[in-house]
Amino acid sequence: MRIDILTILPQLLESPFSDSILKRAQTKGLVEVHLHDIRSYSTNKHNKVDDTCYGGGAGMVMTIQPIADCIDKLKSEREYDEIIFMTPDGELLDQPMANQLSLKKNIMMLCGHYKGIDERLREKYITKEVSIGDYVLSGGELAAAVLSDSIIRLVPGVLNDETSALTDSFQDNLLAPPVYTRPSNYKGMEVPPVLLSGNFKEIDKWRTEKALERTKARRPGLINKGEE
Ligand code: 6GU
Repeated sequence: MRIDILTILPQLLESPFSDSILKRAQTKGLVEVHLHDIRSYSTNKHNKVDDTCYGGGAGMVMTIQPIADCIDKLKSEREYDEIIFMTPDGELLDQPMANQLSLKKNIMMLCGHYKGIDERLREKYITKEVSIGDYVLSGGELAAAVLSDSIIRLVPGVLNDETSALTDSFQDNLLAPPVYTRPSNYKGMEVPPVLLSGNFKEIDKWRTEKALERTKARRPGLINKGEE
């Protein structure tokens, strides 16, 4: 899989991709992440990437030229399965969306800033718009990092057995059950005995019960989601 991220703040995205699982995915050759500085595509003598809004109003709008030139160049090099615009008015990211995107080969993500991008960019290039939640971030960069992480960890070979995605919260529309590790008694706080029993049938049953209990208490809307 290859992910190309278009941003005016490439430095902001460097560290999330330089550590842990996202780094390992790249060193293993399973995923390539390329950051593109939109500003470097500007033909304006001051490398401007934004301008005032037609019709008036506060806030700047990202101009067509640098973004269009960057996208055109990338599209001339390979076919993209999705060109995603990161925006708070996009479709809400959830696990099924991450699952679907993890099957793609080439994904482009465009990070918005200011009041947004010229609408004609959306019409001409964007195939999908994604939001990571109902709150406003200063730019799409952190959202692109979140979306990338959710996708990359699902690419076969990225996770080992210990971190397997199959037992994640949400993969079965349930939150994860509580987990414990040594010591079995911490200042009088005991680990549930069933987990120490060695009876894996009972342990599985306990985990399912706890997962259901927790989901009902915290996220009742998740239960039966997808069957609606
Ligand atoms: Cl994708 N971008 C911005 N700027 N804010 C957001 C978001 C995206 N998702 C939630 N809030």
